[in-house]
Amino acid sequence: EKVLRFVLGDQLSRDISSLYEAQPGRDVVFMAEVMGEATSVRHHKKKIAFVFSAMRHFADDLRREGFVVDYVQLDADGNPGDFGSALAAAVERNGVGRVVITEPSELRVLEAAETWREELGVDFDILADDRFLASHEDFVSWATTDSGAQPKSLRMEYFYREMRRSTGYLMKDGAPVGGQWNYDQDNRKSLPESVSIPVRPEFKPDSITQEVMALVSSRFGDHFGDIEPFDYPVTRTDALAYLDWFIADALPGFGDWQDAMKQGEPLLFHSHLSTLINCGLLGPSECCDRAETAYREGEVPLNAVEGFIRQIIGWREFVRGVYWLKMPDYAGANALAAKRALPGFFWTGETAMNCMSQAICETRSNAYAHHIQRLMVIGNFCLLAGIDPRQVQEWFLIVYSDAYEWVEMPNVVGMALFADGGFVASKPYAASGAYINKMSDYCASCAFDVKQKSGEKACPFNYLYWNFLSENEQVLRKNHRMGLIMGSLGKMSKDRLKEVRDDSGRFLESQQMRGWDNGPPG
Ligand code: FAD
Ligand code: DLZ
Ligand code: SF4
Repeated sequence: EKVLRFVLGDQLSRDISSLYEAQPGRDVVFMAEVMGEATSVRHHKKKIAFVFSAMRHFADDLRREGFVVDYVQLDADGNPGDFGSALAAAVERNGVGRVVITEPSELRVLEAAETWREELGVDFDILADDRFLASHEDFVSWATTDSGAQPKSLRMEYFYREMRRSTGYLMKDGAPVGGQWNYDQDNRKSLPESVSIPVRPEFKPDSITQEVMALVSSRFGDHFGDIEPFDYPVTRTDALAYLDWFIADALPGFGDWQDAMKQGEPLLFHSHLSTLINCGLLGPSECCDRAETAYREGEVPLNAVEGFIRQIIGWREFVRGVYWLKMPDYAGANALAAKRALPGFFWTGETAMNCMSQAICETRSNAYAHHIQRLMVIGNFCLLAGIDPRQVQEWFLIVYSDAYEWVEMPNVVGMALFADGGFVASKPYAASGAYINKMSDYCASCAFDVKQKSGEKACPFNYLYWNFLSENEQVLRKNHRMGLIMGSLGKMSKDRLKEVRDDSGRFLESQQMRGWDNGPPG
C-alpha cells in the first residue's frame, strides 16, 4: 500500500522513524513550507532561511535516492498556508490511504497531528521520535516515583549519570572514566588574551539557498534579524564536514573556556551544533560518538569531552523530558510573578549596557549566542528586571536558529527565569556585574562602571541584583542554597537598601526600559 510520509522541518534525518519502512518506488514523502509555521512566532530571517534551505536540500537528497517527494514551496500556487490543509490536499493529490509521521517535537504541532489523525479519514500513524536517547517512558520512569507522583524538583546531574550508564559514554567497568562524573569545575576559566580562537568554516550559499534567501527577504523582510551573511551548513554532507571541523579544532578547548565571553567573538570554542542537531541534519549520538573517539585517540582532554557529552546526553535530553512532563502548564509558569514588558532594546540592541548590546547585536546578525550569553547576560537581565516569562519565551523562540519550543521553554522558564520555582534549577542564576566582568572583556568598553555599586554610572546589574533578592525575599528565603546571600541581604542597612531600590526604580522606569509598543518589530 502506498504511504504518504510527512516529514517536518525539524525532522530532516534519513534515519527518522517515519522513513524506516519507506520504499522509494511505492511511497511519497511529503514536505511543506507553510506561512502558519513561519509566522507561528515571527522567526528570525536567518532561521527561516536555514529551515527552508535544509528542507529543500533534504528533499533533493531523497529524490537522488529514488523517492518521489511531494514538496510544497512557500510561494507555490494554492499553498494553503497551514500544515493541516496542506496535508489534506496532499492525501487527495497522491491518492493514499495511509499517512505516517514521526511525533512532532512541540505540543502545539503534536495536538494538530492528533486532529489530522481524527479528521483525515485515512490510516494515520504517529511514531515515536527515537532520535532522542531517552524515550518519553524512560524519562517519566526516571522522574516520577513508583506511584507515579512527580517530585518537587529534578536535578539534571542525576539524570545525566543514568544516561552515562545506559549509553556507556565515557564509562569503564561500570564507573565514569577518570573517576568523576562531572569536570565542570575545570570549565570556568576566563579567557586570556594569548588564546587564539579557532576559525569556523563558512558554507557559501548555493543556488537553492540563494533562492530561499530571496524568498525570505521578500516575504519576511520585516522579521527580526539579518539574513546576510548566510554561512550555515544546510546539507547532511556539509553538516558532517562541520562536525569534523568542530571535533578537530574547537572541541579540545571547549571545556576550559566554556563559560568565557569575548567582545567580537560570538562562537569561541562552542560547537554551534544545536541548529544542526535540532533540525535533524546531525544525530546527537553521532556527535557524541565522534567526540568520544577523539578523546580515546588522545586528541581531546577529558574535561572537554565530558562537558560536551553532558550538554547533549544530559541537558538536551533532560530539558526535552521536562517539557513533556510539565506541558501544558509549564508555558504559563511564573513563580516570581514577573510582569514587566520586554524592553524595546531587545529588538534593536540599543542600550548602554555593553554586555547586553553585544549579545543582542550578535543574535541579530547570527541567530546565535552561546550559552553563557543566553543564561548569564540576557537571561540574567530578564530575571533581575522581572520581565514577564511569556514575553521572554517568545523572544528566545524567535531569535535563535536552534529554537524550538521543547528546548527553548525549559531553558527560559526553568533555567534562566526560575519561573518554575526551582523544578529545574536549584537556585536562580542571578548574578551581579562582577560575574560578567570576570568571565568577559565587555565591561572595559561599557558606559557603566562595573565597580560602582550605586548611582547613575553604576553597572545596572549591581543594584538590580540586590533589588531582585529584596523583591523576591519571601520566595528565596526558603531556598537553602540562597541562605548565605539572603543573610547578607538581611544585614544590609536601611539606607543601603533604599539606595538599591532608588537606583533600580530609576533604571527600570527609564526610557530605555520601555516595551516595544507594537510587540515584536514589523
Ligand atoms: P555548545 O556549547 O557547543 O553545546 C553543545 C550542545 O549541547 C549544543 O549544541 C546543544 O545541542 C546541547 N546543549 C547545551 N546546553 C544545552 C541546554 N541547556 N539545553 C539543551 N541543549 C543543550 N538550546 C537550543 O538548542 N535551543 C534553544 O532554543 C535554546 N534556548 C535557550 C534559552 C536560554 C535562556 C538558555 C539559557 C539556553 C538555551 N539553549 C537552547 C541551550 C544552549 O544555550 C544552546 O543549546 C547552545 O548555546 C547552542 O550553542 P552550541 O551548539 O554552540 O552549544
Ligand atoms: C521552524 C519552521 C519553520 C519556520 N517553517 C516550517 C515550515 O514551513 N514547514 C515545516 O515543516 N517546518 C517548519 N519549521 C519547523 C517546525 O516549526 C517544526 O518542525 C515543528 O514546530 C515541530 O514541532
Ligand atoms: Fe554589562 Fe555592567 Fe559590564 Fe556594562 S559594566 S558590560 S552593563 S556587566
